[in-house]
Amino acid sequence: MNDSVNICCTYSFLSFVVCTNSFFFQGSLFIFYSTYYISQRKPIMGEAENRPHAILIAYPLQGHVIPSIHLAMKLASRGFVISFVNTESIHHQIFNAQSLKDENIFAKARNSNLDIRYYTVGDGLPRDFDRSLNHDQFMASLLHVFSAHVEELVHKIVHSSPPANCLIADTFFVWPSVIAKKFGLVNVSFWTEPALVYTLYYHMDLLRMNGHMGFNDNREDSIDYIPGVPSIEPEDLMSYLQDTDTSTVVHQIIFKCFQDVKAADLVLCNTVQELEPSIVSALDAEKPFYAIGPIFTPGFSQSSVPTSLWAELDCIHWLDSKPNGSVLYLSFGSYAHVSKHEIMEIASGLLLTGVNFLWVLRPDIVSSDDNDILPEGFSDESRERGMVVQWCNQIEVLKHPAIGGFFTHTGWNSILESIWCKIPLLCFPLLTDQFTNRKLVVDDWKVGLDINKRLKISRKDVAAKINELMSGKSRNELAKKMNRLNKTLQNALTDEGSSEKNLNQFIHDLTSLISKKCRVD
Ligand SMILES: *[C@@H]1O[C@H](CO)[C@@H](O)[C@H](O)[C@H]1NC(C)=O
Ligand SMILES: *[C@@H]1O[C@H](CO)[C@@H](O)[C@H](O)[C@H]1NC(C)=O
Ligand SMILES: CC(=O)N[C@H]1CO[C@H](CO)[C@@H](O)[C@@H]1O
Repeated sequence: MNDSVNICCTYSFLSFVVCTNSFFFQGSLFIFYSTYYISQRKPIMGEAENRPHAILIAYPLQGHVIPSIHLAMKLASRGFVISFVNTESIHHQIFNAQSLKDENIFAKARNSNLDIRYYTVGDGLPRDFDRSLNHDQFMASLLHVFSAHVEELVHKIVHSSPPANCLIADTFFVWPSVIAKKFGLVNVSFWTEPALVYTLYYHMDLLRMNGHMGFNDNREDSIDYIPGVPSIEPEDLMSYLQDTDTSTVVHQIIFKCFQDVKAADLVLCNTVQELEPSIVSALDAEKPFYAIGPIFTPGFSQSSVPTSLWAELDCIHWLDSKPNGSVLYLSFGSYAHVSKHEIMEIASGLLLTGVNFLWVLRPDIVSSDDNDILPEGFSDESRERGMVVQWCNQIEVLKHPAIGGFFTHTGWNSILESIWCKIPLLCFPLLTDQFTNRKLVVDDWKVGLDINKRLKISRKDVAAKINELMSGKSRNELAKKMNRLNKTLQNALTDEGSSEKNLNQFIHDLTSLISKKCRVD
């Protein structure tokens, strides 16, 4: 077996670490002390030799980086040593966006005695390559090239002190089982989306077998044979499962990574058990599946670790000038593109309403080579009541009492954050899991409305839905349901709550897998 495995039981708690990471200080030694960690809240793991040291590798997209960073903090505060890995590209985006002084984004966390070490790794493409504009090449690089870079880095980290004994990789990576096996690491998969989305991907073979996927004339009736899912319509499947051409690079990634995850030991999921009870238990029956969400900073406070890939503009002063609950917040997330026509209809719809709004429009929202997208005269006509920014701190915005609704692409992080702040949603799903998330928000939990995606988007429909969300009859009903959901999330994170218990169980199970591995080696 690999020699790195043999030392996995032989380290002491107090250790001196010398780490040569040329990304930080161009060849100079980066030296730090690994602090003896004293838990502030929870009893720490049993024997020292079972203390987990996890290599945590974030998928290089904003929506994945955020929960991965928060997961790192959560596990470190429970006594884990974490070696956190970002791609160089993500690192430089965060670094430049926030004008950081310290190359280690976890510098502040380390000051509060969390043992989080930070590494960067190449994704196979040059630093300045426009990954958003050349999405397929970016994905192809992650599919074919990235694992070689990861392997080299993991080889370095497993030999650090204490030696790494666990790999936590985003489920969308295609290589974790190979790397975990090679270095004798317990393999943990981290799923950043709802359990419903996971289980639909996980059971693609059933969808195919039943004719709901992969054909030119897919069946259009309800899908009622996925374990734990009473029923779902084909139009609520993730966009990649609805595509008739399933030969793209993203499809290859999805097919491969859901093959790979079958070899994982444990799966962590950023959902709440009470939100998706039957799905979580069906998945858990097959392989340990831990719902530990929502994975936020404690108390939903400002993160001490920078997570944003874009510079955040200050919108808070402007929000301060607006009455409580009067502002519609619009954001389409960090990843999806919107057509110019759709932007036009949304902008015109906004003008038809009298509603105050804060609109986040990324410079690359249509395409990174087309930045002039708003209709002529838009900013003049909405000067009194609207603000358009390139990016903002979404958590600060959603927490602000002036916000009364969220027009969203229906990304999972945005949904969890909005529920936490009790902001009703107007769902405008664009791709991937967002269609499936819409079903949860609108049909199952009834905490939001939607813009009908199947009909062509029209300014009239946009205006009607915005008015309904902000001041219509449904508002009370939505608020009632939102209160209940907020309680569910809240309760999950208390000491007796499901997410806290599941996290304890995960730590217990992981620790015993690690010690079993040590004994075998
Ligand atoms: C994942 O880890 C477990 C235990 O550490 C091991 O038994 C299993 O073979 C690993 N799976 C793969 C595919 O490496
Ligand atoms: C607006 O909301 C804040 C926070 O909930 C509250 O303190 C304040 O009194 C409210 N203002 C009005 C005018 O209701
Ligand atoms: C808006 C609101 O009341 N949200 C609450 C949801 O639950 C969290 C957890 O306790 C509270 O902190 C929020 O205030």
